[in-house]
Amino acid sequence: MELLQFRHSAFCEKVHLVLCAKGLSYSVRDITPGVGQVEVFQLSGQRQVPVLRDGEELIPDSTAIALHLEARHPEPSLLPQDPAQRAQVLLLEDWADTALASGARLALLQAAAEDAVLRSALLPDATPGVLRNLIGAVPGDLLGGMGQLLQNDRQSLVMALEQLVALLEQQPYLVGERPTLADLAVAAQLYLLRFPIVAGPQLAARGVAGIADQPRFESLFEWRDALYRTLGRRPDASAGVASPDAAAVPAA
Ligand SMILES: N[C@@H](CCC(=O)N[C@@H](CS)C(=O)NCC(=O)O)C(=O)O
Repeated sequence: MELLQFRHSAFCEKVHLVLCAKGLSYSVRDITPGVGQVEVFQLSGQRQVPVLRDGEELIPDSTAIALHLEARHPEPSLLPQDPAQRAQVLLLEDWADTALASGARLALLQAAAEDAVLRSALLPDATPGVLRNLIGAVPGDLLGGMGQLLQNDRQSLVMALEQLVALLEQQPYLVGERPTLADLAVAAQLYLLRFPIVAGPQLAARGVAGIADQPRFESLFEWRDALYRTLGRRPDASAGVASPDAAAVPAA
């Protein structure tokens, strides 16, 4: 299998987590935003990533990919058998992919507008150093200018993160006693708020000021990092096999 992805995309990260949870080996191809999407369109009939190539099949969309992998590789299952729990998982996954995704993306954009290092580190690895430095040096208010406009979104995001903290204080996973697609979808969006180790040394542990460094969210990011260790999500994307020594990986 091959995963066509953007580096630092939460939806692509979700697919990495599903592949890791299922212990599947795969390779990764980084697509350059813009120019690289022409090929994505030619291959899959739409321009977005992630796209998974599984043999002859090309599957776009992180949810479609997760359901495809669940059907092809049922164990370990990421969808509970119990119909009520299954419904909860799918509702939470949809919430993570929509409201949480939009809140996290906006918060990161705002943070990047104010943080030159973050801005330049988020550019595709292929971006030449000169351009990377140039973009890093552009004043944040020229890129952003969003300030007050984003206050409501930011407040909704913070409230949602508080609910996640409250929920995960009571139980190990969002639904039931084992990781499900809901946990993976939420963890994937948290990528944008505080980067995990797999984001690389420039970004790891950085993120959205006021969230990534906010003590009341620490337990949420610790939960996310523990989930990564449980799933065996490593910087080497092809090593998607959970191992018993996973706990030795240092936390972000
Ligand atoms: N619903 C899709 C969303 C995928 C998505 O938003 N992909 C973004 C990258 S994170 C993308 O390809 N953006 C480029 C574009 O829309 O042209 C999924 O779950 O995979």
